[in-house]
Amino acid sequence: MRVRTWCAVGAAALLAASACGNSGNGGNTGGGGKITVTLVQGIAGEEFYETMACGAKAKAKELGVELTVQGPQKFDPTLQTPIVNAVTAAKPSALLIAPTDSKALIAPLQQAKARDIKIILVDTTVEDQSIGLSRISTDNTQGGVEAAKALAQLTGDKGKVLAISTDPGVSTVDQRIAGFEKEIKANHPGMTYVGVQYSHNDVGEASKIVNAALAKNSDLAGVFAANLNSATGAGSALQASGKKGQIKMIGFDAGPAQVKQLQDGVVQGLIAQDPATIGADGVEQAVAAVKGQSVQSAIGTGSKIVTKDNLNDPDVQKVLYKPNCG
Ligand code: T6T
Repeated sequence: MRVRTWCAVGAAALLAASACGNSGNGGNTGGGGKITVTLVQGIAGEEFYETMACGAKAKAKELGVELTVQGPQKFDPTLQTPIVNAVTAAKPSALLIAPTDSKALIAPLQQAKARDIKIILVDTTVEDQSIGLSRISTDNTQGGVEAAKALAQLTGDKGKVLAISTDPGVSTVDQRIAGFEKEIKANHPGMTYVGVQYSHNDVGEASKIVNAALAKNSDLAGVFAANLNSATGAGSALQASGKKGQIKMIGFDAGPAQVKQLQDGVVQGLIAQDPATIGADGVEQAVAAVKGQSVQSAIGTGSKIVTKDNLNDPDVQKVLYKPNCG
């Protein structure tokens, strides 16, 4: 059994795909041949998706599956689409993918489906419900609700709160913001929601958003950052502003930078997902689909609120994100 990990991504990938990593075997081997699975991440090298790949690799090893992992250099459908097209050309038995846009990836995935490649959606989804034999992710809406409740508690249920997301059209963060807004508006009349702003998954942009909000709202009480890069940027702006701990923050995700910000008191709570389980369940469902066995159409993998107090708990430590599988 061999695990192939990284391929040069972008234009080169189209050329290199068949040579390098996209070991399509002409697909499907429900007939007992070597099952090949390709995982296309939302972005290459980011701790959430690297941890997902580690879970997928471990499950692939256990099930004797040949796994290839690829990802775009940015969380961007224009970079992810050529990768999907190369995978479709290589025709693995199954494709695990975190679509970077809920509309833009429909057509490329329809083409993969038409080539009888079994598709499993991990983390994010697309609007076309006919795509994805299984959809495996955190309950992101509930994660947003939990973030709002935690921020309300931290701010004494009053004051202005800001939300930062990546881009509209990314199913996960859209759901987190929707859950956050619903909870604030329904159950926290003392809080003033100043709206959501978009970081385009860029750390620097997230910092700029917080700096501008601080300049405009000297009475800002709290920030909700809906994913890893948004949180990293928002946190470093709060730290630089000298208002860390005074302005409360809840961030989604639990990469090394988020854990450091928690330990430094910049952020008071993290919503940790379980990306390794998303990856492992993805491979498991892909193999079941290829073998014609029953497949679970939806799997929720849960999340945890991580604070300074429970950071060292073993069940928290095991879901913290890692940059590699070492
Ligand atoms: O929050 C995760 C993931 O769930 C989301 O879909 C995109 O952003 C992350 O990868 C973190 O950067």
